[in-house]
Amino acid sequence: MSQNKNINILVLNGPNLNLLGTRKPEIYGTQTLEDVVTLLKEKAASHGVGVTFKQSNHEGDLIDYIQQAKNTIDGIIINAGGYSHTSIAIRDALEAVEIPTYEVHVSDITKREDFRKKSFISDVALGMICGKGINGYAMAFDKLVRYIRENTM
Ligand code: DHK
Repeated sequence: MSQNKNINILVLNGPNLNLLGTRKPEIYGTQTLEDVVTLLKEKAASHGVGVTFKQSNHEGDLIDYIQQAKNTIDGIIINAGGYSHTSIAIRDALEAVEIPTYEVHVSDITKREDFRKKSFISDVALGMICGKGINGYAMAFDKLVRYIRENTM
């Protein structure tokens, strides 16, 4: 198995994740989205893969980014924020592009309000990591790159 094919990962963050670090730090912690970018750039360099970051507060933008990923992106890490619990359209976009996807939530959505316990993303994702703070993105990155190397190369 070659380690040399260029792998490109898209890290997609949805609404209000631009406020990480200042928004309810008792739930989401004090680390920022810029810290996520720094962490995952280091992670990407250690794996020898490429990484691209997008954040939007708008559902349609997120769907556009997912559709545009077809044929250029090998894996997606998505934290769709509140849209995780409402958006069949984002779920359908992920299903349509058939790109291996990991779902991340900074907080532990299994231990919060009932409306956060259901995620429409989960059934089209390889797995979900929640409640690990921003380190959850790094954990998902490792799992996703390993999956891509073992299954698609
Ligand atoms: C982020 C949000 O914005 C919430 O709407 C989700 C998720 C949880 C997170 O924990 O990262 O319910």
